[in-house]
Amino acid sequence: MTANEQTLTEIALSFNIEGTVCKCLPFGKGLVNRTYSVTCDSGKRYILQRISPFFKDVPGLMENIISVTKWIAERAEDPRETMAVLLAKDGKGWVTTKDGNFRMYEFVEGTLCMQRAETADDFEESGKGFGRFLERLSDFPIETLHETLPNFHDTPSRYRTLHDSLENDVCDRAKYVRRETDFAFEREEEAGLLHRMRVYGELPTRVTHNDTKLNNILFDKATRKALCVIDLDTVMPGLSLYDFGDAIRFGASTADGDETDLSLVNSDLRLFEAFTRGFLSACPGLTAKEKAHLVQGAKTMTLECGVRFLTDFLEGDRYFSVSRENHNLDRARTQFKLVEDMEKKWDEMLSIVEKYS
Ligand code: GN1
Ligand code: MG
Repeated sequence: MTANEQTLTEIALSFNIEGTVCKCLPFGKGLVNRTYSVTCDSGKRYILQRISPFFKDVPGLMENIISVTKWIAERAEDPRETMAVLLAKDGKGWVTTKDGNFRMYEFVEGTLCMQRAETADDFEESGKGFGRFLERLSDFPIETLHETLPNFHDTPSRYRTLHDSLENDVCDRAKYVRRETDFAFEREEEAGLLHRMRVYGELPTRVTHNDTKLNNILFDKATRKALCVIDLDTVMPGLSLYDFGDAIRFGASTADGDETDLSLVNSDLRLFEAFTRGFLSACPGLTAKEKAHLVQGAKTMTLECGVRFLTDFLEGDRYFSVSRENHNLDRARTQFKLVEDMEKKWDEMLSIVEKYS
């Protein structure tokens, strides 16, 4: 067992696990929290996660997750339809160590996690899964939720941060990003549209997931049906369009989010259609205005994510983990390429939404 594994094992032992730990290994592809799988001699498996220090209110964060997962569990047909928090021996939802704050979940057995949809049916299923999540939480007491990352999808505020980072240019990288910043700023006014509509009450604030990448849903291995929505740190009041949009941003792309050959990066209309069909079938209660802005949601979330990657590049890669030079810049470029492609396919995307509305 390595030193790190030893430490993680000790941390795991401060939770109510069954048995003793025999294995603890890095798990998943998240860019913000650090995730491990823990296997015990009892045969039970768990997920251990170091909560990113960017989450300042850990008690509030865990309270959100515990209440949302309980809410879903009470309405689920299969207990695997939600993650379940394992409490620490002191009864809290997390433990604080010199290496940061950690939490544990039961491992959801018999599932698949995809980085890319293998078929359009898989992506349609993910649309149903995220749509169902939104629908199930439609009467959750929204006022009890803590804002875990303030202004998370406040696109104008993300732009203001980009302007500041560009001006401060602490890493002397502004000279590399002229094309990208021009691209983003040309679209700044439009990028703020949904936020303004939310502020003016033209779009309803709902309990949303806010990080609906395909790899944040688990599929039942046996049936390939969407089973469980994971990564609940960002469950907060938001717009349905954030969830629709972020899912399209990530899952309808024909390439990885850090692909350097931009000719390979496009938004696939067949996948867009599949997701739209699944999503709208699972949450039929969206208002006409929400439906009319789904395509705008996809573009806005993609632009915003590009702006966030670009900002992090300028600030020296402090938020998103990187594993090579210019990694965040490459990521920003893929997002902007997707935006460009969506602009070309705009009318077709609108007709697809209309077809399923
Ligand atoms: C982060 O860690 P991960 O990959 O689940 C980020 C998302 C971004 C995504 C981009 C809390 O999610 O908002 O869209 O990276 N999550 C947070 O890959 O900032
Ligand atoms: Mg994740």
